[in-house]
Order: sequence, then C-alpha cells, then structure tokens
Amino acid sequence: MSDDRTAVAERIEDLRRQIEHHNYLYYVLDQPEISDAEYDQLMRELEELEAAHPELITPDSPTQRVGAPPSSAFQPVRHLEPMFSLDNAFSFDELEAWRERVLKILGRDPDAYSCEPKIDGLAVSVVYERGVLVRGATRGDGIVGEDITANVRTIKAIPLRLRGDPPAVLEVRGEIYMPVSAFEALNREREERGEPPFVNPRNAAAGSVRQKDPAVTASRNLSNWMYHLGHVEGGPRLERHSESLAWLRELGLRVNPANRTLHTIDEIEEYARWAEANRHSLDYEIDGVVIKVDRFDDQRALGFTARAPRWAIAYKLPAEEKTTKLLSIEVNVGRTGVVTPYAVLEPVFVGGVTVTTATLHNEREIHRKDIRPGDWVVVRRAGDVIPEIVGPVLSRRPKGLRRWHMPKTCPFCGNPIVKDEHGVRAYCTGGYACPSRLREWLVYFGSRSAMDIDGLGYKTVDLLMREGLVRDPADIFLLQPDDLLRFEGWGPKKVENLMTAIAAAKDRPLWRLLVGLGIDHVGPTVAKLLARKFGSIDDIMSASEDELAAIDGIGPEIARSIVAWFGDEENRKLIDKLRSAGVRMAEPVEEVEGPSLEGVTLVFTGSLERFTRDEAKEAVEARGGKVSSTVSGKTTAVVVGRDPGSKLAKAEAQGVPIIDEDTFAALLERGPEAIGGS
Ligand code: 3B8
Repeated sequence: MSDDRTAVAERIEDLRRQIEHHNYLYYVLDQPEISDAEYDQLMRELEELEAAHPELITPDSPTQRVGAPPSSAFQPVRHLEPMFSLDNAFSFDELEAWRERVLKILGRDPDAYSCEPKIDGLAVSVVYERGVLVRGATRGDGIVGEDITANVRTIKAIPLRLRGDPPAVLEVRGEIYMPVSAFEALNREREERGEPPFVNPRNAAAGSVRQKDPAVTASRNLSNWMYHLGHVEGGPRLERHSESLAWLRELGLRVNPANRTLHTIDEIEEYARWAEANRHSLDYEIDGVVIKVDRFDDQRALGFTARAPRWAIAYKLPAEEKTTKLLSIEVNVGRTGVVTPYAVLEPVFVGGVTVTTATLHNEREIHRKDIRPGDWVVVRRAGDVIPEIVGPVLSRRPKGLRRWHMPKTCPFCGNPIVKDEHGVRAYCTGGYACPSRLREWLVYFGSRSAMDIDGLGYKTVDLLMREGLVRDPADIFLLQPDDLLRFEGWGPKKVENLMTAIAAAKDRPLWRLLVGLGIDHVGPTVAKLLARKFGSIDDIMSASEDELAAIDGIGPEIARSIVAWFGDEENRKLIDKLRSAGVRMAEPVEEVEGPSLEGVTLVFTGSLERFTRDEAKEAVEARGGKVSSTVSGKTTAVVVGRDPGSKLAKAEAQGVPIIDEDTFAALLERGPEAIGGS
C-alpha cells in the first residue's frame, strides 16, 4: 500500500472511531459532547473519503447502516440458544407465589434480584463476532427467528462495532422500541398523509422492523434497550446478571439506567409501584416490571419450564382506567358515508395521553353499554391510542338522562341518515354533496394505499374544498398551477411538486384506482383480484354479481357492494370524468416478471403448497410458457406435488423430467437454466 493510501486508511479508521465514540456518548450515555453539525461534518468527511476509496469500505463502517437492498422475505435463522419468553404475575400475590417457588427450589431466598422496566417493544437477538455486528433476529418461535440483520443495522442505538475488549462471540438480547415522542411524530405525519395511524408504539416498532426496505426502518427513529446476555464465547467471568448488564454497557450497548438490583420482596413491590406511578413520564412504553434472580448459579439451579425461565417473572401493570364526564355524543361521516358516533369527553389524562374523544362504534354498542350523554364514564387506554369507554358509573348518573339516538339527518350535509339491513350501520345519503364524506374520501383517494398522491393530506384537501376547486376525486386531475399559486404558502416549488404527484397518479395500476373509489369492502387485496381478473374498469363495471362472486376471494357481500357502487349514476359519471381527465382505466398489457418460459410446457400432478393450480398456471403463462394436462413427448417437465396422480408414473415411463415444487419455484425465478435447460 502506498503511503498516501495508508494515510487515507488511517484517517478513515480514525473517523470511524470518533463517530462510534460520539454515537456511544449520544445514544448510550445520553451525554453528547459535540453538536449535531460537528457530528455531520465527521460523517461527511468519512463519506467523501470512502467515495474516493470504495475499496476501503467495510460493512461495519457507520456509513453502511442502510446498505442491503430491499429483500423479498426474511430468512429463518436458528438462535444460538433458545429464546424464551417470560411468565406473568398479575398481582403482588402472584409475585409472592413466584418467590415462594424460588425459595422452595433454592432452599433459601436469593441474595439479590434485578428489577427492570418491562419494555413493550419487539424482542431482538443480536450477534457480534469479534465485536462486529453480524446478525439480528426476531424471537420467532423461540428456536428459529427471522433474519432482520439489514434492518437492525439501521438502528443507531445498536452499535455496529462494540467498544473496549469484545469477546469472540456475543449474543445479546433486548427490545427494539419506538420512543413515545417518535411514535407521536410518526402518527401525526401519517394522519396528515391520510395513512392509518399505528395503534401503539409497539406495533409501530414491529411494523418498522419488519419492513422489506431497510431505508424505511432507518427513517423510523427506533431505539433499543439490551437486557440479557445470551451465548458468549470469551469475555470475563461473570457471576451475576447485574454484572452482565454492566459489562454490556461497557461494550457500548444501551442498558436501561432505570434497572435496579434489589434485595427484598418489599423493595421489589416498591419498585413496581414506582413503575406504575411513573410509566408515563418515560419516553418508552412499559407494560410491567421484570424481576430476575441475580446470581447465575441460582439461575442455573432454577432452570426453565417448557416456555419460560423459572428464575424470572414479569409483573404486569394493569391497563389504566379513569373516570370522566361524557359531555356529548357526536358523529363522523367517513369516506364511504358510514356514520360513526364518538364520545366527547371532559379531558382526562389516562395511559400517558390526554383523552378528549373516544369512538363508540355504533348506536347498538352505545345502548348495550347503556352510555348516555351526561354520564360519568370509565375510560381505559390499554396500550392503544384510541381509548375505550368501558361503561357508565351508574351510581353517579344524574337524573333525567336520555338515551342517545342516531340523528335522522347528517349534521354535515342535512341529507337523511339511513340504516343498513341489520339496523347497525348508519349511512349518510348525501353522497358527493356531504363535505365530511368528501373530505375523508379525497384524503383516502390520495393516500399511499390508494392513488399515492404525495402532498394530498387533510390540509391540502381542506383548502381545495374550501376554495371550491374540488368536488369529487376527478377534480384533482383538473387542477391547474394557477389555481394554487394564489394561496398563501403555495410557492412555485410546492405547486410543482403537487402537480407532478397528480400527473404521476394518472398512470397508477388499475387496482389503486379501484381502492381509491372507496367501494365498501374493496381494499388492496380485493382490488388486485379484480384488476387481474378483468383488466379494465369497463369489464368490472359490466360484470354481474354472480361473475364477481365466482372469483376466489370475493364473496357475495363484496360482489353486491361492487355492483351497487357501479349501479349508482353519480359514480358512473365520476368514472367518465376520471377517464376524460386521463386517468388509467385498464391494466397495461401484462409485463412479464422474471425470465421467459417460452417453449416450456409443464404438466402438474398432486397439490402444491405455495400455489393453487390457477396461480401456478397463471405464473407459467405470464412468462410465455404452457401448461398441459397430459404428459407427452412435448412435455418439458412434470411438476409433482403432494399426493400425485397417475401422471407421475406416466412421466417416469416416458423418461420425462420430474421436478418438485422448489424446483418449479426456481424455474419461475431463474428460467429454464434452473432445470438445466436453456
Ligand atoms: C429470559 C430473560 C426472556 C426475557 C428475559 O423489557 C427470558 O429478560 C425477556 F427467557 O423476555 N421486555 C426484560 C424484558 C424482557 C425479557 C427480559 N428482560 N427487561 C423487557
């Protein structure tokens, strides 16, 4: 290596060490010593040097967190040691019963317990080899988890390289979680874009970790606490769990500073009370407290049951409930016209948030629980964002409260409200004229699950409706830059972005338009079935209920809803208007995914695990291949599934190649070369 290159390599290594050190100060110790700008400067210098010397890039470089391309599936990985879960105690009585069992097995009380907040996140196992992160995995079934290495690498709270003197192999377990603040920010963004919010931080964390594209995981501000030493080769001799936590911390891993080593059951119960009282001042959600026997030799003596260690227990905190006053019951009109009642509450702090409203589902539910406007009600937030009304406090009911009834007319458009055949769901009959329905519909139309028009959130929709620019989804495509440029805050750049997004949406696949139409029961799955089967809006529109219901995955109720939607004059006008606005109304001629199977003829016998017969046939034909029902000299191969029929014997007799399902899947992926053909 030339002197120059040696100098560059040294500088690169120096930068990496500095960046790791500042990550540690920031994420683990919570004591940054440099500004964000200075940190960015170090990263930039490293990125530039690596760009100039790509041969010096290593996977453990801090620039390489988002490296792997999106993968189609998570590979199974076997854990180095089984990953157990914890048994629960739901009361101090049950906690004391656990301690009695421990006492009985050990013949004495443990001299110390480790008490830890029980993080409500996603359990993860991370493996370091000679200090370098090589693998991240979910718990899975405890024996085999899913390989989420690419996504774990994007979480800055988890170091890519350990500090100090790492052992040859270290498997460490902990929880990936989404800080409450990050969760709230993420949901605000999602709502603004018209996307459904995550129900709680744990779902948000799990959803973020299970992303196919690591770049999405990277954008989610996930964090981590490590709490368990798994398989180790090398390293110091440790006698206690509390020592192992201190060691993990020295290695640069995040270990919760709220963990305590305590000695008596009274201290443990005090700790649990502390956790219950303070759970909402933490920036992570907890659902309990974990108590572990501290000494490793005691842990070994106690061992495991089939599913959990006997040396640890999770004391679960109860879901929080509060009493407040139900001020009134109001209604919302959703994108399909469904009218949903909700409770307006005297603000109450429960489950870490101030609650002012709660959904009430429908009128029947309100009567079943006998909830009346003016009641005192019990509100519960069980880890969910949307709080629930448990029921009224009848002993405190003021005199003369009347039962609530669904209004006869829509409060937004004045049109009649009607009930469905079961008398449960209520609908606004205002159609396109109902501003509440239109607002929700437009946001949904532009959302990522439908036409994916970036920038068409509530704020923009409200403006467009207020100014009378948009009265139905088709109007979106008629917008002109000048319509928008006159509004405050709408500069040329912002206008251009929205116009570009709208223009791109004209050419979305058919299923996205179908979803956007907001037909009851037609979400992405059903829409894709329809698009694949019919290929155009016109063919779907002219299909009968029977034809629709004959499709695998579409039942009579969905079929009825589709026919009813297209039977509505106003809806058909919308379709025409979308068409004239240049919105795609048919699938493009099917583009062949993967290699060509031209000239290949397959015969199937027996049942496949991953494909129905129709799917298998479709996959072959989409690639230009043929499927035949009889084995002949023209047969390229016979695909044999479970319980094959006589075609197998026939193939054997004629010397036709026989392949299994895996080979068939490989054939779809890689073409004839997968079976040695060309
Ligand atoms: C053994 C120890 C499972 C766990 C454990 O905060 C075991 O320790 C476990 F088999 O699931 N969510 C914690 C948390 C979870 C576990 C744990 N410690 N602090 C948690």
